Amino acid sequence: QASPPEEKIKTLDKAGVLHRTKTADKGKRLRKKHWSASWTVLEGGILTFFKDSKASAAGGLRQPPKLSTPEYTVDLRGASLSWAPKDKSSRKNVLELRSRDGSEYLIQHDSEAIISTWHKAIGEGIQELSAD
Ligand code: I3P
Repeated sequence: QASPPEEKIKTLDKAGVLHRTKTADKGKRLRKKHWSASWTVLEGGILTFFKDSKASAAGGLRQPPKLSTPEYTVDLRGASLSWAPKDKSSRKNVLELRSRDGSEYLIQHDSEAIISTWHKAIGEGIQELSAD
């Protein structure tokens, strides 16, 4: 039995650790890139980058994981996603995400397989929202 679309869109699409950096803030290009590895969640048409995962990893197994706070949340409605041109980064497998409000993010993973699943999932998230 198929679930109604409003329920479907609320399901967790994807989560994992990615390298990311913000390159523009509401149309204003940022001068420096600060790559960090962070827990990233795609859910309900929103992509959330949490704070650097090194902080939570430092606690080790004897400490319960700290509840990390979101650092950036990107509304995928009206956003666009593409492979970043070579001049944007020396890294491999880099995606560029532009939000409707003119913010830009680079998203990267050394594994082509992993970045491809994110490419697909974020792309589908954008598609789903443009259908409404
Ligand atoms: C930057 C840093 C970034 C790099 C950027 C450098 O130097 O090495 O990782 O981006 O290249 O400027 P710094 O640490 O001194 O800020 P990539 O890893 O994406 O290539 P860029 O100047 O070509 O943007």
